[in-house]
Amino acid sequence: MARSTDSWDESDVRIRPNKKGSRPRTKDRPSHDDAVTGRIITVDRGRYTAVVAEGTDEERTVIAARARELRRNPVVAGDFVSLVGNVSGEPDTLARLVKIQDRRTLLRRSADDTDPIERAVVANADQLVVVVAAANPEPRTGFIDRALVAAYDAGIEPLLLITKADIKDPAELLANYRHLDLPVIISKTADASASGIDARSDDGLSARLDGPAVAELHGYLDGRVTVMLGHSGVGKSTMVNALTGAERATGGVNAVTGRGRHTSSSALALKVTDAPAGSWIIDTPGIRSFGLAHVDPDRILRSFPDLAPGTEDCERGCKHDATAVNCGVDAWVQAGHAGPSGPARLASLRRLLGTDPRQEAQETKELGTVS
Ligand SMILES: Nc1nc2c(ncn2[C@@H]2O[C@H](COP(=O)(O)OP(=O)(O)O)[C@@H](O)[C@H]2O)c(=O)[nH]1
Ligand SMILES: [Mg+2]
Ligand SMILES: [Zn+2]
Repeated sequence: MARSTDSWDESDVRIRPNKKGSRPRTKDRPSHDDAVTGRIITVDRGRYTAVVAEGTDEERTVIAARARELRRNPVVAGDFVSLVGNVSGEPDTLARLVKIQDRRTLLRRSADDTDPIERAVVANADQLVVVVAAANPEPRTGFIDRALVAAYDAGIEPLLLITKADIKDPAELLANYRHLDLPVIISKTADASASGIDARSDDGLSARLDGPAVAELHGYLDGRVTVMLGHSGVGKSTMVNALTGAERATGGVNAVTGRGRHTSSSALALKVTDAPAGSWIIDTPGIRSFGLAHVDPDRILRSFPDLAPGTEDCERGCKHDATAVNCGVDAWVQAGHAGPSGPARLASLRRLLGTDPRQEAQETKELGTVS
């Protein structure tokens, strides 16, 4: 490595205005007209890795720094950007990222429900795979519900992936989602005897996943950009490795805290193996919380299609929250229209509509306390 990344600073990437008519000939005078498009696959400490000329003989990986003008604009995995300067992708070269192209979708979150600052998670995803483990770490319906709201809000199709079914039967968890039009894939290790049936001892195990589940998920990925989202330790990277042939670090769950170690620190987009061009999967680091401060209550309600029809009988101005009187959704659920999981779903909706930040902790109460 000729130059440490720290030796670059923002002033290195300032864009000089292009004098009209004088096409820049040297690398010192880049012009936006010369820009090439790249797909951001990862972001690490101010360095943006982009794939340029995807699918052609010239396909290459280019490292770029963000132009000063963009320093307040987050660039995330999945973004399409315009690059100028040295876009050769040769070792030790650095291009300039001068534009974030229009986003088809943007998955966002806030740190918690009171934090007004939106954080971009990934751009241009078509699908969101919400990943939870049947156990170790314990699944949390609050997390699933939040991720579903964020997906619906962003216009991204959700899918539920339940891992570690070799450790625990996920039937109880699944009962909550049976009334949704939500594809569910259940995954486990190929060899139960090697999977750490002792749910506390899979630390360090590199799970070999069951073929049919991997194939089933693979079937959803053709030509699309899919993002994997879930707490640390649920098996995201293990699945991504199985789908891409990559060797993303995977890690165990701490037997004492039940939490995963943060084994992957930034989002990374990878090409899906044996899939048409444009099939990408984005592995993300485990996230602890998924605030929805940026989603308005109406949209939260629409993210519960099993409950939303109940609002037709509400009085005008009904907020459908825990303080609402004669809310039609109560009657809808009592009449059984939302199935046996209706009451639990309504409770989940009301927690999301509430604004008490303490509720997030409460709603992540572990499932399975009855078993
Ligand atoms: N028993 C079992 N362990 C799994 C399964 N999938 C992943 N693991 C293990 O769970 C741990 C965490 O996996 P990892 O992919 O790093 O999770 P991530 O943090 O979500 O990326 C690793 O030790 C994996 O080998 C599974 O289906 N069953
Ligand atoms: Mg990981
Ligand atoms: Zn109502």
